[in-house]
Amino acid sequence: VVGGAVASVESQPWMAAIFHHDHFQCGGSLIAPCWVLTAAHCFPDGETTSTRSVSVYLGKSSINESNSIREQKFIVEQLILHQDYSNNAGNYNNDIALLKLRSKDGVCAVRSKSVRTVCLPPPLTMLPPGAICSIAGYGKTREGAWQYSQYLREAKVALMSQSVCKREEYYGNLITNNMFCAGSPDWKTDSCQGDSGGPLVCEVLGRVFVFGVVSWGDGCARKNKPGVYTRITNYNTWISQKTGLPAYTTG
Ligand code: 4AZ
Repeated sequence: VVGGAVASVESQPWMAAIFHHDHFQCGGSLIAPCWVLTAAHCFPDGETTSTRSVSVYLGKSSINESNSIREQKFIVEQLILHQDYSNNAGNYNNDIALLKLRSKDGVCAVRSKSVRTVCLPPPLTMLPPGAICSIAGYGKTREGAWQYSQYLREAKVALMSQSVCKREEYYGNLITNNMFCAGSPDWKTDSCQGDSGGPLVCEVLGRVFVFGVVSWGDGCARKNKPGVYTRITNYNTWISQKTGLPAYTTG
């Protein structure tokens, strides 16, 4: 995350850290005790990715240090990538995936101050352009950084209209209806490499909903190049078909 500030995981308790072969790979969001929502492009080997090579941590404030009191670590039982995910046009269309966590004695994530689920917003809903939402992740804090952030960071971004983001000087026709853009008016705040798969959340009537998954962008915090997010409210049916969860959840 470029801009924003270090955040304790207690302020983003649905935040998941996804590791592949013990290397940090992507962020994710806990949407039910056994289900993490993330981006399909986090798994470049697609469905052939061995679930044994993937681990998921919840309650993690730092990717390099562990706090065994707060953290919960899981093996992945199932990796589900969207069947229509494609990067053929270079725009990560349908960039959404689900990880099913392996339960122990029927229990996956246990709710605590540092671990809790985030709500799924109702189908096809969206807040208006200009609404302020939050992004969170362990990704780079500037575009040219050599390393990811040591600590979880969060920042506020404003939702952007589809018509603005489809302008030629923005992303033109790379933006599909399965995506939306968000950024800051001064172009100083953005998601960045390593934040992929993580949440864009908006608070409505005191509840926090995951409206977006960090997907792509041209660099980080560049003028007229906002972050692009998977539009989760286009996928309620897909999520409930794959997980058995209700189409939307209110925590
Ligand atoms: C990336 O490489 C990436 N500024 C993620 C988000 C953005 C750009 C790149 C958005 O994972």
